[in-house]
Amino acid sequence: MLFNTYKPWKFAFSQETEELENVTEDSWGIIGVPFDSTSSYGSGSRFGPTTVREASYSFENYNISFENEINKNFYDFGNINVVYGNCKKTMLILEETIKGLVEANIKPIVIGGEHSLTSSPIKALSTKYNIENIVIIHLDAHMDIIDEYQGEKCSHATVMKRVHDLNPKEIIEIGIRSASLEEKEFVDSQDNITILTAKQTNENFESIENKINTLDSNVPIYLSIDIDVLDPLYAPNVGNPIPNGISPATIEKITEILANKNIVGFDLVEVATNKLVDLTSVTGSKIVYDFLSLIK
Ligand SMILES: [Mn+2]
Repeated sequence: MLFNTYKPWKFAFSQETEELENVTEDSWGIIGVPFDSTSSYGSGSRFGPTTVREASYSFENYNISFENEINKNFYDFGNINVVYGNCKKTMLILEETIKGLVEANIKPIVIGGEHSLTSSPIKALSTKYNIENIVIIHLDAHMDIIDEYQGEKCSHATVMKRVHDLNPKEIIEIGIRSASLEEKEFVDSQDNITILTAKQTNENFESIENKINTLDSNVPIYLSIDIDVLDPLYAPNVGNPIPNGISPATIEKITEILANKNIVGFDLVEVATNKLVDLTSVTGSKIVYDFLSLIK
């Protein structure tokens, strides 16, 4: 069992073990982060790990879209013990927990929770992969790359700045349709950040596909999906909904392209509902389910 976790519910189709020494090498491990203490508008993403897992039981083990069965080689290690109100402490606990996975050759799938968590799995993965080689693909309505938000460095609104501070090879943001001038100027001043807007994603998907395909197949990629990248029509219960987003079909296409790449970690964040049978959690859960159906 991993230090500092507990198990409220397991993702459907996950393997039945809690002991790290029993898991198969090169498998995937789910960790939930029920934390939403810096949310600035819609709160409730602390319930995301529970509702996303609940929704997973509505899917079947054969994925007809991709004509294959879900990859059974994954485990659900439960949620970390978060420190409510303390972003930094919570993110340190997450980083230490994921280091345990990485040492056991298990790739992390983190279910949020607010977006602040993304820098922790990337830090943990940088103990195995050189951070200067890691590419981050970030699907979001927001750039999340401001240095401080309300005077805080650890926040859902600053997470990609914290990731950029680690000096990764490249950050590719897809589906963007909201930013501050400070963020826009920062991004323009850097040569390792690419912004692909929602408009561009919807009107010229080929340019997105081409950009992803410039990445060599062995480059380690970390994928972070904020569910608010979707149009609020598909995912209404999020922390900061922004109209004119992308569709689940577009995420499906991006996941298919990425499945041929070297994904070393993945997170799905900002599902903010405490209801069962909820559209946002079903849509979020389907993204994880499709990922697990396609990934090796
Ligand atoms: Mn967002």
